[in-house]
Amino acid sequence: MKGQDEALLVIDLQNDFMPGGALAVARGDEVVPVANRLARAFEHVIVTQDWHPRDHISFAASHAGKSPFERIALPYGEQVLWPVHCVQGTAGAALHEALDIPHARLVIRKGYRRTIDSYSAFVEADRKTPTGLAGYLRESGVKRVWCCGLATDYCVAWTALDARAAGFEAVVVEDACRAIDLEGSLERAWRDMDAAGIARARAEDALR
Ligand code: VGL
Ligand code: ZN
Repeated sequence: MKGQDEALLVIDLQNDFMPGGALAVARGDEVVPVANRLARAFEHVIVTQDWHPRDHISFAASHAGKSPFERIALPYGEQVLWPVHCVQGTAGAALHEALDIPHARLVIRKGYRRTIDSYSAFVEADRKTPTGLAGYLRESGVKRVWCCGLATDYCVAWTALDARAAGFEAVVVEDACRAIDLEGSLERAWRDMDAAGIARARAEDALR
């Protein structure tokens, strides 16, 4: 069992990221049982949900003439445009029904401001608006965060990178993640995570 100074972040295991969902991640559903197993080894588990208003700026549908997976320039930088996904309160935004982590302490929602996306569970896409997670973890005495979920190259990577930037040790549980992999994004994400000193583990490493 992991102690008080370790927390598991279970990232965006929501219906819209599952096969058949609005922004499906290939084999994303395979992560759910692994996350359930991992979570049993942690006293401290935090779950995240991507949680957008219906007219969110990251949706292609919010920009006339734009299609999903195009990129646009926003005041805070480049934004990939996504299909409408994880709209607040919808079935697509709900956690996968097989996710079984009754002892999760905190559910942190992100991307709820219309004009700012947030892949990271720590800092929004403007790179300055904090979600409050770093303060929560610090006050809880957490030193190391283990990350799993969807998608490796977006929300998992940005969360792990921001965890490091906030001074936490970070580990990504590779076999408890799946990627979107848009135009080399997965390779880039691993390169950035390696450079930032983020460790990679397998679920079995966390469980022993
Ligand atoms: C995500 C794209 C858009 C993710 C969320 O959870 O990785 N990706 N919104
Ligand atoms: Zn999103």
